Amino acid sequence: RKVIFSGIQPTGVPHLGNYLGALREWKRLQDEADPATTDLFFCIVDLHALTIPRPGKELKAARDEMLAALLALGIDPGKSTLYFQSDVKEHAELMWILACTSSVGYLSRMTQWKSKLQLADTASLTDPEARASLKLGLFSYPVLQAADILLHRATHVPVGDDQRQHLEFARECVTNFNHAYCTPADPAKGGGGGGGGGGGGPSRAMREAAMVPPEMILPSRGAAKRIMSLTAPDKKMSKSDPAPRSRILLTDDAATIRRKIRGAVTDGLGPASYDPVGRPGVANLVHMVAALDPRGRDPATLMKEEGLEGCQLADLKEFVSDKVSEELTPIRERFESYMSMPWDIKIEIEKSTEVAQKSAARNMRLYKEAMGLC
Ligand code: AQP
Repeated sequence: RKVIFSGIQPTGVPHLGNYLGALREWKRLQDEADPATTDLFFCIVDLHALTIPRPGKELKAARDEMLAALLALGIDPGKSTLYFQSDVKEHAELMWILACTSSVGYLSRMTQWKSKLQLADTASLTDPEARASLKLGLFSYPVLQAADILLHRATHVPVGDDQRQHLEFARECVTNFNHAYCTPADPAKGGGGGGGGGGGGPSRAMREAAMVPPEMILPSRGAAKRIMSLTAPDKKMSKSDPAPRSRILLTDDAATIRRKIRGAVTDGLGPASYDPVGRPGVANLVHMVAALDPRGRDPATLMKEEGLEGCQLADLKEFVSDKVSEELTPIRERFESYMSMPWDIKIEIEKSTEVAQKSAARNMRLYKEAMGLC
């Protein structure tokens, strides 16, 4: 079977980058999936959100907001298994198992925790004190992410381009796990093999537990792969950027969207042209409309055909504001109605959570059998 898994942190209302790079793809995959051959798991990864600690009340509100946003953009718990990570205890359990075969050297080369550390603390990474204060959770974040993916034996993971390194790491975890627990021991070397494989071929338990390396699914529209910050077009748009003007939220109204886009950093190089290297701020705006274009035109063609090539940057910004508002207005309206429901929004995913719990329990049993833990 095809198993699609992806997650998002409840660290704030999703922004246009999350939407174009990941969430819209989730919805597309859900709508195109044949239930006879495909399972979809979409997870609000609240354990990951603990890497940047904040008061419980705030996290609770952020979890509700994320759930409302996903429902509002059309993730349907009747079609996709939508749940909170902390409701399925096996995520943390599998993380420990994978951590035991993960190398610190590999994790040290991951770039995302380094940039997160710089956001949380401006101290230089070369400063030994700053390094010593690095939290284990942030450092080992990719191991939990690998556990999320491998817990449901995902074959495909739709994510933005920023997650490429983490997905490679998940594939590395598969190799390590299979080598340690699903490969029969070589009597000559005395290594490998759990679950009573002995000499000969792999045992039944080993064969059933063997993990399959997941494939990454990048957004179908190239322009959506990495939407950049409106205030610093060399950085990706991010929920945790301290500047609220740097991102467009799925819940921003038309006036807010226009204000943020009007204030977007571009350049003083004259009328609009598409040059991602020389004019990253302008290209970022063009990428947004190209990613939203119903005709799927590439950025350069879209600029020519819409008369944007050579127009004033102010006019380009008006055009982009209109297109972004058009897309986000219905999502914002549905989000508001979910947020004003008189009952706990979690009721919407009660059944879906049970499906995730059952899948996790079933797969953990396979892994544990191969490891000799049951
Ligand atoms: N700027 C982006 N452009 C395209 N895709 C993006 N994604 C994130 N930013 C962009 C994709 O969104 C999904 C969910 O991301 P996440 O919340 O789990 O973590 P993140 O990648 O760290 O996203 P943020 O917005 O930067 O959150 P914070 O600031 O809380 O860490 C992923 O598939 C990601 O590729």
